[in-house]
Amino acid sequence: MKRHFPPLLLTGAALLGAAIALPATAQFAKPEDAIKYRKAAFTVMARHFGIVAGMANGKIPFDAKAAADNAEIATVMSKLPYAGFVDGSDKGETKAEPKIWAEKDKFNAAATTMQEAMAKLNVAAKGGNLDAIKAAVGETGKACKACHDNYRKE
Ligand code: ASC
Repeated sequence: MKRHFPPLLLTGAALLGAAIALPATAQFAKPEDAIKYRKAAFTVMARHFGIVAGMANGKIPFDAKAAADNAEIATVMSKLPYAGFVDGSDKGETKAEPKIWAEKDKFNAAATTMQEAMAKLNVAAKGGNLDAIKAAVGETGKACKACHDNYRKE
C-alpha cells in the first residue's frame, strides 16, 4: 500500500532534518567566531589526548577505562576544529599560518592524518593494551607536531 503524506508534513520533516544537520555544518557569523570555535575544539581535544598521552608516558597512572573514555572524546573532538578554518579567518587572534589557506589540500591531508591516528588510538585504548596505546599515542603526537611545525606560528 502506498502511503501519502500531506505536503506540509513533508516540509516540516525536511526543515527538522535541516535543523538537526545544521550543527555539523554551521556557518560562523564572523571570522573571529570561527577562530574561537577551532581553538576551543583543539583545547578540548588536547586536554583529553593529553590524559591518554600522560598514561602512555607514565606521568598519569594507567587506568584502562579512563584511557578509553578520554581517547573517545579526543577522537570526536578531532573531527571538529577544521570547520573553523573558514576563508577570512587567517587574520585575528590566531597562530594559524596564512599558508593554510594557500595550500588547503595539503592542510586538510595533514588534518586527516591526525584524525586517522587519533581513531587508531581510540581503537587501541578500547583494547586496553598499554603497549598498543603507547605506540598509537606516539603516532598521534607525531601528527599533531607535523601540523604545528608547518601551520602554527611560534
Ligand atoms: C599533546 C598536545 C599537543 C601534542 C604535541 C605533540 O599532548 O597538546 O599539541 O601532544 O605536543 O608533539
